Amino acid sequence: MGGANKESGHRIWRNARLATMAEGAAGLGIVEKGAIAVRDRLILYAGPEADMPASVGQGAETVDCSGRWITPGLIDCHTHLVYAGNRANEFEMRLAGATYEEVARAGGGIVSSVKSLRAASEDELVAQTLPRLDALIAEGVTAVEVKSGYGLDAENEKKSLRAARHLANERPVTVRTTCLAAHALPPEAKGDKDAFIDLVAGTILPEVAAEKLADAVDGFCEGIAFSAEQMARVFDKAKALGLPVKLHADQLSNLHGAALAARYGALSADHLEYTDEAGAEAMAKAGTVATILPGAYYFIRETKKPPVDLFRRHGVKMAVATDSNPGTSPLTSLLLTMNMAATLFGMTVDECLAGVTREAARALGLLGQTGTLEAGKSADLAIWDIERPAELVYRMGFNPLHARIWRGQ
Ligand code: DI6
Ligand code: FE
Repeated sequence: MGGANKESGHRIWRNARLATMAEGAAGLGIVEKGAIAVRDRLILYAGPEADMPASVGQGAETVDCSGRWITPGLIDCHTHLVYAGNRANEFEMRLAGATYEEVARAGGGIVSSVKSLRAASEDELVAQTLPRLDALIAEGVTAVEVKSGYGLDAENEKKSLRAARHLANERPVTVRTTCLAAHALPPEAKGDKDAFIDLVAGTILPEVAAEKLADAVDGFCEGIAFSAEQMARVFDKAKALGLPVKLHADQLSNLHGAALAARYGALSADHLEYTDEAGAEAMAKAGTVATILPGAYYFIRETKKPPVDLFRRHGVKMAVATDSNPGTSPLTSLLLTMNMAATLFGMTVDECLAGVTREAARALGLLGQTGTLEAGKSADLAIWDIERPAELVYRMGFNPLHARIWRGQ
């Protein structure tokens, strides 16, 4: 590798089959006999090898892909990756018959993760999170969103977000952080949801914004969490602070969270099992991405499926993500997540692959930088030992990743 006359960071991956996922291309944007040229961390060219201008290849190091497939690096656009301990005990309670809501009302659930997180230092959080991040990376993930939401006070929300930012210093991966302070009511709030929302909007969000710890603001709009009206107060503050919003919406019931998210021009509304047609329409109009989270649906044995057909009919873009969290989706495989989205919800192979690349990038506001194989984007690639893209969705518990490239390296 890298002869003396080769410019560093200037490479061509040739003899490859590409799924460019480019917007507007048919299906996966497939290019047989494709090549990708990269310089200075950016894609210079992605397309048919025969059409590559000679100028982009001059002096580049060449890698022969032997006909392997290249997709954009995968993007997990919804995770709660930073947490301490786990909730295997609650899993056992649920196996014995308790529901997620019953476990939550009995003082378990999110609040038990809050106790564990508050007791952990930032370094301990990073150390406990890295194995989960490594599992994602091992399957070709090049960008991941990480939410707070187990701190639930200014100090611990900021600690979580710092730990999340810190992950990017430890591993070659893009990290986007989201402040999910409006996730649950902490014990010290003594049941006063409105007062806690005042704390989120009046103190936590301004402090998080002042330290630039979050790229977006999220909330949990649900009977066991916060009402649409309470979430609106959080979103008003987020807007005032210049932060984009997203929402855990309509997961366990229809509080019209999807419509609320759309009203605030949210990047995404996530879960959406109980979303109705008006919600889907509003999302389509606002360009709000529907983030489909089959891991949580599977793990809590939900029976109401997200209305994928409605989203298709109204042209709502769909992302697919792990929702990796200790309570409802202890899942750290985007490949398995795609299989679940296809098997449980009837999403097509093309929809699943777009969901973990282009649409996931859109859900993070990163589509200008990554998520497709196109000139000018970050050289974030996954190279696979497969014969056809459907294998990435079809297999369960098998990882055909050959190589992962993040920003050209
Ligand atoms: N919905 C979920 O599925 C997770 N958070 C949320 O708002 C659950 C998080 C947890 O139980 O720890
Ligand atoms: Fe979530």
